[in-house]
Amino acid sequence: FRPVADGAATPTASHRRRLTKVSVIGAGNVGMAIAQTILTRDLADEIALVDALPDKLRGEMLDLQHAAAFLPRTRLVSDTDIAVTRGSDLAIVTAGARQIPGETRLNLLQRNVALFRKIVPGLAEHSPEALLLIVSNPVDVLTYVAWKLSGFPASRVIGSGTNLDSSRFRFLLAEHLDVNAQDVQAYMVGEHGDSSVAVWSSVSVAGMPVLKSLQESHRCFDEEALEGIRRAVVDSAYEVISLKGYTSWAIGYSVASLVASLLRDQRRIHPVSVLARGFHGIPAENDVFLSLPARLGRGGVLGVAEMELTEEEAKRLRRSAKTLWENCQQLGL
Ligand code: 6V0
Repeated sequence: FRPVADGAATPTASHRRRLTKVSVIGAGNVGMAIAQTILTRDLADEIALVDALPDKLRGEMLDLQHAAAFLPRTRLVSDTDIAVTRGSDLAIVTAGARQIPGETRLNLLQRNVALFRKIVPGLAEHSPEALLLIVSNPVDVLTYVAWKLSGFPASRVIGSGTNLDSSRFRFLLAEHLDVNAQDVQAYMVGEHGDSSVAVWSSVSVAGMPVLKSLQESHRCFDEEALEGIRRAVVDSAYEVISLKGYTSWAIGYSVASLVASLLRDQRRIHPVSVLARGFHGIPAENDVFLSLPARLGRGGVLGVAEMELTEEEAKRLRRSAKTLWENCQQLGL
């Protein structure tokens, strides 16, 4: 190319747009599903990938770079050194040790805490203004760990939490009601996984509460049936893992939806893991992270919705909080 007759275009400061950088730590199944969804949704100008395995990391980066002709222009960089994340607006942590057969959850947690000690301080040092989004499991406890190790305010440390569980819940309800999952408003809160709480009292379709009419029209919608659906949501993750070995696509879309709300300042409400002390009777001295519907924007967690829970739902949430807090305390951070 040759410059036009009166000289080359040199962008002035006002022409220059601030570029958005997202880092993904852990280029495994989940990290790469997230990276590719961010790419296709055009949510970042630069994506930095970090993994401990240099060949796999370079292979993943090249494979994505080779799709450049079909995608919005995005700079892709990768390195085993966390310094490649410098200047990130958002850092997503998916690195995690896998459970060894027979290993206790607590032992796995200790190994992941050791891994976070290697990752999080470096992330915080290179991107002191970034938002941190934790995906590695157990996500609620590791979000607490990331908060402690980063020294960031809690508003900038978020766990992907039950955003995925809620999407599975909406899918199952939508199938049952024969409607579009996007029209189903339904939240799962609390712990991501086994003790998650389905907030039946607030389930609605197109703004209309559905639980009462379901219970009136189908006598089978008793407590047991509702618990069966909640259990099906929890078990659906295990089913995918037992069938294909890991989960990736749904978590990829789920995290990309969080990235869009955060970086594009959408102020959408997502059930994500946040510092929950003082909500729904959780003791003010328990620095526990668990999922509650939170309003997300460029500053991170802009607020937490004070949703109405039945006494039973609140009790389950507090039980979840107690178990999670006991786990956090054992870490001695
Ligand atoms: P994976 O495919 O084993 O990927 C993990 C990656 O982390 C591997 O590529 C490792 O090489 C890498 N890694 C290990 N140590 C380091 C390190 N020190 N620095 C950088 N990278 C490192 O696992 P997968 O991608 O399937 O899962 C990743 C994590 O996400 C696990 O903890 C899952 O349990 C968790 N998930 C969380 C979900 C959620 O809803 N929060 C959903 C799905 C999976």
